[in-house]
Amino acid sequence: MKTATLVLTLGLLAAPALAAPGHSGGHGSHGGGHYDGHAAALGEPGDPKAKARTISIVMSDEMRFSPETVTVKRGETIRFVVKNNGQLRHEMTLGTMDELVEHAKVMEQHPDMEHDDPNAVTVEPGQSKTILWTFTKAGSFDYGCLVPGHMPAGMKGRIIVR
Ligand SMILES: [Cu+2]
Repeated sequence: MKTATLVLTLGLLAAPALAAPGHSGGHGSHGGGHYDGHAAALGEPGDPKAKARTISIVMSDEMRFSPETVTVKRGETIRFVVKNNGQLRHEMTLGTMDELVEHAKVMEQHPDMEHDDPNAVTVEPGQSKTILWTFTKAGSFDYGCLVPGHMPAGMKGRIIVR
């Protein structure tokens, strides 16, 4: 009993430290300017066999995601079904805002870049794609459309992991 209580307490103490934005660097090693899509700060690709909750996200040419805020439980696997209701190509990338801003700079130089990373999808008009992701860390994370100009115009959202 005593041991269990202690572990639980330590777990609670450790949680805020995990949520802190300790991620820095690590982008210097990939060749050819291709972003490797790691988003380790917020979790890991979901196991297709795991139980997952579906959250529908709609993209529009008004440069908005709907919804713009998503709340999940730590450890939960989410199947994002991402639908592009616009006439333009959009994309959805999960990450920390630092990662998204850095990746957006790469996208500006390579506007036709497409994504099949576990944490990102490129969605043509009228199409839907899926991101399966397990959120292993508590905190506040972001998603954005990294097509040049879209995120600065407001095409972004927030994921709260409790
Ligand atoms: Cu977009």
